[in-house]
Amino acid sequence: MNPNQPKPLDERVITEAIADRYFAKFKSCLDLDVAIVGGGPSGLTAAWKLASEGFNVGLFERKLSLGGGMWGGGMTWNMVVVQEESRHILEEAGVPVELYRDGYYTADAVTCTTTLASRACVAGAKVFNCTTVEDVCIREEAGGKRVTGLVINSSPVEMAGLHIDPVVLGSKCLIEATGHATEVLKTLVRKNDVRLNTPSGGIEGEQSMWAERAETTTVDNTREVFPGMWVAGMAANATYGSYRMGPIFGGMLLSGLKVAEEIAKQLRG
Ligand code: 48F
Repeated sequence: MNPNQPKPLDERVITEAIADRYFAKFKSCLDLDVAIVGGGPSGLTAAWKLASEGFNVGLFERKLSLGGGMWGGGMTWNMVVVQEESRHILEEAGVPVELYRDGYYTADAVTCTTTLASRACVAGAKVFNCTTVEDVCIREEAGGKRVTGLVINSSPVEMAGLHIDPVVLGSKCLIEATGHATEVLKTLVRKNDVRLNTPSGGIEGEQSMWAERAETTTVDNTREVFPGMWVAGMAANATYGSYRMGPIFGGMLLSGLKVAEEIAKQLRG
């Protein structure tokens, strides 16, 4: 018998391969360096950069597809705008960027989304799509409470409203990158008697459109908002009470870069 002859396909082996490989990936995330909630532009940039530095990174996205609000540009016109300060991130990722005029650059939204997603995956971030983060894990430490992990469930379980318990993964750092909704941080605040690193100690809430201000503050507001938990992207502005910016994405990319750099510094001690 020719050993190179392909064997007949056995569906059970296909099933076994998927289960073995999936759970090997899952178990390698029991103790993450960094858990990222949300696969929009800020989360993807952070995942790409942190995984490239060799950290054990898990990215959790509720939807089947990564990309968040980047696919559709503005109002489904699938082009995005970035500024001079951030275009190097797209260029480094391999996205063609075109000068429009005076410091305004454009890029194809689908190319941006697919390229950033690919960068994150190929760099080694372990992506769990169709997975909803419904809570965090919290512990008392000498200096007070700290977020030590995340509580996840299958998105179809959430969508069907099934009463099925979630499971838990540990993380040294958790990045809240869920965009305008700031979902995970809201849960932390609602369930626990905690004070955030914000002026009021709570979530300040997002303000209306002011692109110039919002683009700068998104990056300034990218910080550790609670021990073990960071905010990035639009969630950073919603947390610290700044403005929205619409379909200009430079701030999202720079925020992802900043959170990655600051977490890398903290983890390296
Ligand atoms: O909203 P999103 O793209 O976040 P971002 O990185 O970028 C914001 C921009 O797209 C745009 C903007 C820029 O001008 O204002 O809105 O801040 O992506 C957030 C992702 O998080 C997922 C959600 O499906 C989306 O893909 N997400 C939200 N809540 C959860 C979640 C959750 N609880 N668990 C898992 N994923």
